Amino acid sequence: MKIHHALSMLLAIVPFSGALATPPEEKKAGDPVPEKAGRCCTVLPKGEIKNPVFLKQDIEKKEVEVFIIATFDKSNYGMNFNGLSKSEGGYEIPLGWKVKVTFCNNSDVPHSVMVVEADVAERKINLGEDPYFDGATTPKPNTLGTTNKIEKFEFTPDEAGDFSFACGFPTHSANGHRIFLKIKKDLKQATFVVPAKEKAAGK
Ligand SMILES: [Cu+2]
Repeated sequence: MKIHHALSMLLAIVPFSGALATPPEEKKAGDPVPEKAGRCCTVLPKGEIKNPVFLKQDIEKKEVEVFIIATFDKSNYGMNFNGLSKSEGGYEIPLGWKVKVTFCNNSDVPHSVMVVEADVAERKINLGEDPYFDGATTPKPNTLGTTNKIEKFEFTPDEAGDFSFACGFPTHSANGHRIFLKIKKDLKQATFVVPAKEKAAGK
């Protein structure tokens, strides 16, 4: 009895499998557009493409790995890191921790990332070549924005305060291509801070 049932199920499936061989339907306007991590998705911790993880940490070693993707989505004309711009979100990291950055530019437009003071990131048109902390930048951030390329660097902030991960390509940071980097004395662990309301609204 069970075998017969399985057989009839199989026969029922056959006509449909034929349909699978025909070309896929044309995309209609209004079809959902897949959430984009795009070409840079390989730099994110595996298996987290739909719900990306932008931070990994080792509390005992006092180390944090941050994953910063330029043009993660289309917000702010692509001038965003991990979908955030204008310092509406960013990282909070305990003072004295080592910060390991993996940067990837998902766009054909040149972008870079460097650490500068928050008010400099907001106002200055050209951030220059020198980051606030030694080593805290992609190579030649103001002239050689990278395209579709992975860059890694690390630094250890020796000062608490309000800083930014800012795009060093001229005009970008002042136009919002920056997220905050708060180095805090009494913090127990690092966090990636996303503005809760806007994300919940499906911004
Ligand atoms: Cu940029």
